Amino acid sequence: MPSPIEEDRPLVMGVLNVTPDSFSDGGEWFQSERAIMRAHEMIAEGADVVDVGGESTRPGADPVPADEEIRRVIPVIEALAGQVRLSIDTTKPVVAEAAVGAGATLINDVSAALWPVAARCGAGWVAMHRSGTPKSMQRDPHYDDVVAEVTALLVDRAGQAAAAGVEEVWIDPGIGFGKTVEHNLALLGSVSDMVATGYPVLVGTSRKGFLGQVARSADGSVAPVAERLPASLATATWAMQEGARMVRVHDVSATVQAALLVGRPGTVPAPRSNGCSGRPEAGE
Ligand code: HH2
Repeated sequence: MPSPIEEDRPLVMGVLNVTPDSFSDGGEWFQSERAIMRAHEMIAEGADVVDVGGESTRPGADPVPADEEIRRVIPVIEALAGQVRLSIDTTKPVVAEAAVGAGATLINDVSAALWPVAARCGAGWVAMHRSGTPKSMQRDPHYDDVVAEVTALLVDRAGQAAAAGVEEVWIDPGIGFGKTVEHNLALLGSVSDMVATGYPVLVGTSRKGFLGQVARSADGSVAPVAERLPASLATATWAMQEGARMVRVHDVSATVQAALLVGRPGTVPAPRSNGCSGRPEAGE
């Protein structure tokens, strides 16, 4: 059980990429046993949610067929169910349903389109903004007003989800998804505007490319992934200070320390029973 102090802080979602090709940790946790071990480490470090993903969303990533994504994530979710709150990072309805059936209680949806699944299964839902697909999203992204456009889309989708009966709806600006460095910085600078919408806000900056471009290595070159912890922590702390209720990170222990210092009240949503009791029929 978390201590009273830990309950009184923003939440930390630990990233668990069961993939061979994720941008920062591809292949590290691809075997189920290694993924489960990593999840246990994150739980010990204080993760409130473990976000299990079987398909990389990095720019240029190849899509993964649903049956392969299910093969990657379901054994991990089944092994961890009941030990920590689990989210499924997917854009496929069939994968989301299978994951909820296996024990996930939150659907982390970078396409902001799966609210009907969340409604049907009684799961929480994260609506993340992205422009384009992983293959195309970094090809000259353009917005007239990135903050206004991202916020409007998220509020629209969140409203549709709430109207469909989803009780727990999060919004996420989708840092790095079809955005330039300037777009990402503008969105980070406007976290408090998103918080003002009334929906709980999730922010994921961890190890992302724009951090390497802004926070350079000592020799002035773009900081490689392995050198992005300070910038990841700085931006997560900023987001929490601005009112984000949850941050999505690879480095759980360091971020939990930051969250304890920020200390803004956040409630740990109780895992709920789900209405998806098993794997869906093929083709659904
Ligand atoms: N970022 C990534 C994946 N899922 N979900 C939400 N809600 N917010 C994010 O910012 C977000 C996300 C990308 O990071 P990662 O999972 O580490 O990489 P990859 O997509 O290459 O597996």
